[in-house]
Amino acid sequence: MMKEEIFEKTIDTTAQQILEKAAEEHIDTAWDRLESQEPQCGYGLLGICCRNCAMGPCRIDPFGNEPTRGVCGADSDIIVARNLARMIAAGAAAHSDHGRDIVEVLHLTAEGKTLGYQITDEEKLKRIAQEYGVVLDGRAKEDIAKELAEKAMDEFGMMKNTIQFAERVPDKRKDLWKNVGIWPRSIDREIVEIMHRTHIGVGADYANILLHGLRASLSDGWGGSMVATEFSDILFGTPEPKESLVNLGVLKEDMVNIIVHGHNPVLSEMVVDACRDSEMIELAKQKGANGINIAGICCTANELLMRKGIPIAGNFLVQELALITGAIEAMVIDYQCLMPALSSTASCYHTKLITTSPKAKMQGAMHMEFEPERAYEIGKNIVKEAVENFENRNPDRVNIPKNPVKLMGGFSTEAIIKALGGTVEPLIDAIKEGKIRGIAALVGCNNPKIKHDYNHVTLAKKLIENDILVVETGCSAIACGKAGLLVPEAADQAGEGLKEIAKALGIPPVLHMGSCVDCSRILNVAAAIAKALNVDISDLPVAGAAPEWMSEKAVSIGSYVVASGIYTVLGAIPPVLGSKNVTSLLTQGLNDVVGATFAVEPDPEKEADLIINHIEEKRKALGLTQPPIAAPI
Ligand code: BF8
Repeated sequence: MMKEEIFEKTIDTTAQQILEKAAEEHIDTAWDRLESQEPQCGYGLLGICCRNCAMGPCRIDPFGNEPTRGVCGADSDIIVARNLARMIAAGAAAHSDHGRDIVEVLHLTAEGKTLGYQITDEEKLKRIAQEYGVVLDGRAKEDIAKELAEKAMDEFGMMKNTIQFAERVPDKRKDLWKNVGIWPRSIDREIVEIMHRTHIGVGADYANILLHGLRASLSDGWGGSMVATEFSDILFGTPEPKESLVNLGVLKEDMVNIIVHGHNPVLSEMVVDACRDSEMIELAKQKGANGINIAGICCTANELLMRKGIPIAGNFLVQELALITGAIEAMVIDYQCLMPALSSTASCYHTKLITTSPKAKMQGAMHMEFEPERAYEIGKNIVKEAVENFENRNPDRVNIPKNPVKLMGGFSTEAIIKALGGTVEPLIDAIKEGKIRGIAALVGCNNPKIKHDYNHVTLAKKLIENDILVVETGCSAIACGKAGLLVPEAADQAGEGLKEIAKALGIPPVLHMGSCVDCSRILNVAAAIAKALNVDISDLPVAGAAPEWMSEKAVSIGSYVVASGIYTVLGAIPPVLGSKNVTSLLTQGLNDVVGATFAVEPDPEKEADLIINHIEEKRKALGLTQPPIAAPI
């Protein structure tokens, strides 16, 4: 592969270096496999193929010729809506099942049945317990945690038919959701109902199908994801700002390198603890290493950065490249965003690929099943496998990029409010004065169809230049971390107003708020600002963006962000263009329903313009007429 071709694939220089190695060693990556898929199926791209029953598969002619209907009579509107709703269901299920796993571990911990876990944030436990109506007086924290976990478990089924955290939204939004019929009743119920409604012969009204899709997404954002975030904070601690390093340069030539990859912190927290075990460090030295180096990929990385300051090797498209460095003794994976290709790539090196979840086994990988009851012991066994593998590393095949980049993570809602002096008021004042024009949430994945990290970074840079505070989660945060935007010094790249505020607070102009389930933290900030201003979330000068999205989880996130009243721009085109009606509902009609819409814009410069214009319009509607702070001449 020519160097120029590699530069076209990614702006991450450490990824470029390893892509060159991959080409030399004839190891394929997601970019090569995308090429071998091209041209991709036009029906699939437009969302107009259906295989929901065995009368099909059916597809609709995109040019209005026959066939205009599937065998059952479903037209392009119904097929596109059903397919999109099923994407939401899968995404909401992934986030929410992760949330359920956290609740289960909290419950077991409260019962004294786990080894290695504890209730770390007692203050938060009590705050959330009060929200759920748990009586605190004179009770042990374990007792409170047990009852709280049980109440949260009820929200997955239909015991309550309401979700506690949905109460956090302003009253206007609550009324809207109830009036429109999308108040989330339970986490699992809404997901199951999508599968029911999209079965052959059930929902045949595209708008009705999509409205329920929004409802299910709300059960993710204000339900499963928010539970995952808040209950993880109770177990592992609420994040506070921390410095660390990012990109493939965090790997160490003289140490055992362990990568933790996936999403759920219950396993990776134990692996981190086990890496610090003196017995394991001693073993590493016996094997000729100078110690054990642990780094993360994807949202596991974000979870560990937020709470423990663990360095990050990369985001979604870096997972294969990390293996190709030849320097990884073990890659330990839990679930979500794990490319099945990891197995064959790991087999080209000495790397042990270790699966830990019964939900995400992989052919060719070693399986060491994670059990909360023996969590620390299993964490240690995993680390031992890695350490003992160090002597199998072939130094001739190792290529570790240099110069990891500094970043700062840990901006939980609580940490942001603390940085502001205890209330959101200073942030609101800065918005009113026009120093901060508004807030944009950049979230979501990488997608090899888009130059890796380019859209995230280009968009974030233009937004901060225009005094828009950027908050981020997921692979977007990692992309901007690699580009040096997550440090306080990056305030120099911001407009005058944002620069002044960020410097005064000593914070970066782009705030890392965590993993993808932590998009719920962004919802909480938006709700808090709207309540303080006594307006709906849809009135705020805020916007969302998923510049390089690819996963069904991102579809669910985009949907709950829009359903919460926040305009959201997508950088990759979703498979909906096969239906003019669905496209127009998503990009225009939803404004009349939930006060926000989606937009699609693959060019990040234009994406920034859409967001800037939207924020300025919202400011005007709120009567915030102050112009931006001019740069000194
Ligand atoms: O949940 S941003 S590629 S890692 S789906 Fe996956 Fe997308 Fe990355 Fe985290 Ni989120």
